[in-house]
Amino acid sequence: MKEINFKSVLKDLHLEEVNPGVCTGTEWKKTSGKFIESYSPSDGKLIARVQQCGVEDYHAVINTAKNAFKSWRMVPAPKRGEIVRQIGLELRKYKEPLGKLVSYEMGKIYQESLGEVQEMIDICDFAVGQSRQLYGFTMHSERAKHRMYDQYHPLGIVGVVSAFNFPVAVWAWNAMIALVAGDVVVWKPSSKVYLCAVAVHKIVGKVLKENKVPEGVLNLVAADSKMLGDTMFSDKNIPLVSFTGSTNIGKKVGRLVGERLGRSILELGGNNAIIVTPNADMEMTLRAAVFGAVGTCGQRCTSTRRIILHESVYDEFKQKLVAIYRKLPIGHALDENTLLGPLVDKRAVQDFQNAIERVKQQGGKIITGGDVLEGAGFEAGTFVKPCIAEVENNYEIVQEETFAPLLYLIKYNTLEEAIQIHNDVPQGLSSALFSTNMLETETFLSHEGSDCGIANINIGTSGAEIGGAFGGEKDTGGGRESGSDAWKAYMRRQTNTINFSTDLPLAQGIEFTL
Ligand code: UN1
Repeated sequence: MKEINFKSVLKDLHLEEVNPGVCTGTEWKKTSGKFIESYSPSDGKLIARVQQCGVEDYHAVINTAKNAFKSWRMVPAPKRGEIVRQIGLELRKYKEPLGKLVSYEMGKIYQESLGEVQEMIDICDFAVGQSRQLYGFTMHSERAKHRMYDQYHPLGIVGVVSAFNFPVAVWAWNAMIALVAGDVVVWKPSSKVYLCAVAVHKIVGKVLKENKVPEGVLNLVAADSKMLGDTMFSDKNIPLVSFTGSTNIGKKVGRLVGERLGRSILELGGNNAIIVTPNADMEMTLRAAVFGAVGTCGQRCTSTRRIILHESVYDEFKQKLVAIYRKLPIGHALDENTLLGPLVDKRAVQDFQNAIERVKQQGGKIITGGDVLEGAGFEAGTFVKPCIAEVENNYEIVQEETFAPLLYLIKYNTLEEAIQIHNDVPQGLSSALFSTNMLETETFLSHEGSDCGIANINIGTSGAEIGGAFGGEKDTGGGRESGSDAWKAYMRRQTNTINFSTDLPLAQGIEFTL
């Protein structure tokens, strides 16, 4: 790989060696928090520093955001959409440098990073259209000369807490919808990828300034959850918290937000599976399985964790899959030949190894991979050989989400059994079945089929388009964000009844004569 000059990428993104981690959209704030260094998981080099947000800084941002909401909510929605349209144009200009930063700071390969920035652009386009469609229903009243309808009003401050694995897109598909809904946003990004968040705010800040959008509409508070998490989740100033992260932390978020009767959108862990029937196209299924399992080094919440194979195709699939795994090019995320980049940090490597140990202890058989790579090109200590293991679905470790390229193979006999195995995990995010037989595919999508928020036919578990509502059931948390009518969660609904008669009839026919 030719040496990359990352200084020029930082310059293109207007990043400095030391960057403030607090922004109110149009202004960067001096902060009181600790300095955090960001290292690339690909080569272990220091990229730049960010000064974190302190608790006082946070409260100041919330005050600014509260004020901004008062005027932002009065801007007509299509005019708010116009700002989002310009943000989409600006993101198009920065797709390459921002993609490079996502890749270098987080570790996903460049192609996937470009895809992530594309998701931001796509959600901008979606939100622009949505800004003219914040519609409610009208209902017929039971009373003469009365009219009833639903309308949606802006909600207030939306707190977006995002995970390291999608350092820019998750914010975008919350923030762009929130923006057209008339809300203001306070973003707390993962402390592993602060620079991406700073870069995004530099890009959008220009648009906000040019359009004289008030200070406090899009805010950044770079602070780690230990420091700011509880304060933010318990903060009554934030009517909606959209949280992406682990089920464990998500339960705490749900509890803290719920205690104050706030709302939350929770996007938590997945344990996504592909069912491969005897009627599957083998080559297509293999490609989907590999992308699903090793894409983003197994660190998507939609990553494929389990392949449930019919016994008649099990051996052939296993052999072909292992052959592909052994040849996968592993390396620096920005090297265009790489298909498998590093894990995000050494702790993730440790978690991967611990999980493999537990697979073995619980009776599983490792059939390839699992080693940590050393030597030239792998000095950062974050590169692993992707692992495939043969297991039973009921092993404790298989029931958990391991955020790494660890793929389980499980055998089935009847479709009923496959679906039963498929659903028999605590999580319910994404799922897929590969088959050209309509009886199988429709059964999988029926009420007795997949219990996940996303169910695909002949498409892998990861890589959902932004046009659909994204999220899952059970331990995945039940939230929905991004497309379809997910925008409704970002607004408050009001039912209006208008009497245009000269009488005052009561509902339910109640007589009440004075
Ligand atoms: C996540 O991993 O948190 O469907 C989100 C996908 C992406 C989003 C993943 N569009 O894989």
